[in-house]
Amino acid sequence: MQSDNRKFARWTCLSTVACWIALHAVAASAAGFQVSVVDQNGAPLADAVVFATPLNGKLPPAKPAGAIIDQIKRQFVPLVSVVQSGTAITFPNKDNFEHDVYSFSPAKKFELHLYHGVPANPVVFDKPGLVVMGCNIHDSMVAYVMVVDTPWFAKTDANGHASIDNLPADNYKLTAWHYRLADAKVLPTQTLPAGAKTSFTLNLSAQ
Ligand SMILES: [Cu+2]
Repeated sequence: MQSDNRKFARWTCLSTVACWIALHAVAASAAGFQVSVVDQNGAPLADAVVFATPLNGKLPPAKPAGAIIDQIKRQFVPLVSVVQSGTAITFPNKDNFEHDVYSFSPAKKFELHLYHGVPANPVVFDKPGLVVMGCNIHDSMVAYVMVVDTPWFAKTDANGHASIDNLPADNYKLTAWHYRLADAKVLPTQTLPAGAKTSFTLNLSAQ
């Protein structure tokens, strides 16, 4: 579809933007990671996704909560979401005209044909990976859902801050992603013993 090709072209363009992220993480006594993400100028970077995966692969049973992505004034709200595999996302249309939400991303191909209000069924995001969504009517609409195989994830707020709380003491791989970066970036392994503090800086540049 033409609209999707355009969206892909834009994605490629954005991914070439030189983007320099410094990421500082501290393992606090509350057994969690506190993360600050800034851009190449040191300005806080909102909507960055960070998630922690234990190196031994031990995860608690998945109990993903549902999520909502609204359509308001021809925009998806929120622009960026991070959810655990198996999460059911509802797409309420709060405009007084129809939208047609779709994705061709390998992690979740779907289409919600022209509709008002709340679709009868949510969409279950059952595979990890990035899902980019658009609307077949309004080409400017775009949303990103990062689906992860861990319950320990967060998204930075307007101040560039994110907290991943209540993790068991363990060794973790931390991964960071921002929609202006082509690829997710894996940080060096972090050990998270109770009460210990670890800090590090990682510079990321787009491909
Ligand atoms: Cu639309």
